[in-house]
Amino acid sequence: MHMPLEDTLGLNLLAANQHQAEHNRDHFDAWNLLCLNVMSSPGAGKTSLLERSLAALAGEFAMAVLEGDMTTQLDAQRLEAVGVPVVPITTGRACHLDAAMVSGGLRLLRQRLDPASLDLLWVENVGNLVCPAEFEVGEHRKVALLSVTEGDDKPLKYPVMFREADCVLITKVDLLPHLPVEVERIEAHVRQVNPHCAVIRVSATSGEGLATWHGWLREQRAALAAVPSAPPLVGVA
Ligand SMILES: Nc1nc2c(ncn2[C@@H]2O[C@H](COP(=O)(O)OP(=O)(O)OP(=O)(O)O)[C@@H](O)[C@H]2O)c(=O)[nH]1
Ligand SMILES: [Mg+2]
Repeated sequence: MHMPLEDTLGLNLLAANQHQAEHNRDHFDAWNLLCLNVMSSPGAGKTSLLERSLAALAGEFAMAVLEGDMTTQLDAQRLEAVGVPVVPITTGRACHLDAAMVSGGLRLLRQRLDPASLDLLWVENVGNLVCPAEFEVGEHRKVALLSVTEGDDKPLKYPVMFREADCVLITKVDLLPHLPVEVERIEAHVRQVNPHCAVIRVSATSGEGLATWHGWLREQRAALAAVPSAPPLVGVA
C-alpha cells in the first residue's frame, strides 16, 4: 500500500521529534527534575496560573520555566517578575513547541544554572488547542487548561489534548455565575475522552482550587522522586 508523501513526511517528523523528546526526558530523569508541559488554547490562563503557582510554591520547590511564544516575550517577562528563572523560546511561525526547541531552551537554561538543582521545570506551550498535543517535548506530565469561557463542547471537538492530559484544569471558574455554561457538563465531556486524568476546577483570580492543584503537583513530584534516578548523562541536552 502506498502512503501519500505528506503522510510519510509527517510520520518521519513525529518520529524524529519523539526521539529528541526521549533524549530530553533522559536528561530530566538524570537531573531528577519533574517536567510539566502546560497547554491550552490562547488565553485560557496558563501564564496567570503559573504566576500564582510559582509564587505559592517558591519556598517549597526550586523551579524554572521554558516559555513558548510565537512572537513576544510578554509572558516570559510576567513570569520573570515572580522571581523564577525563565528562558523564552520564540517559535516564529510554529504553533507549538517541539522537542528540539525545548532542547535549545535547556542549553540556554544550563548557561544560567545547574538543572540538577531544580525540582520542577515548567514548559508553557504556545496557545493552541490542537498542535502542542501532537509534539512531546520530553515532559513527565501533560497539563491541559480549559477555561469556562470556551464552552462545554471543546473536549469533544478537540479530543487529542484532553485524551493525552494527565491533569485537566477547568480555569476561570470565578466567571461561572456570569456564563450560560454548566461546569459539570465540561467535566463530563473531559471524562468522556479521558476517564483517568485528574480534573480540577481553578481560578487564578479568586484562588479557588489552587490548593488542590498544588496537592496534585506535590504528588507528581513525590512519584518522580520515588523512582531511582538514572545514571548521569554526558554531553549537552
Ligand atoms: N476572570 C478570570 N480571568 C482570568 C483568569 N485567569 C486568567 N484570566 C485572564 O485571562 C486572560 C488571559 O490570561 P493568560 O494567563 O495570559 O492566558 P494564557 O493561556 O497564558 O494566554 P496565551 O499564552 O496567550 O495563550 C488575561 O486577561 C487574564 O487576566 C481567572 O482565573 N479568572
Ligand atoms: Mg501565556
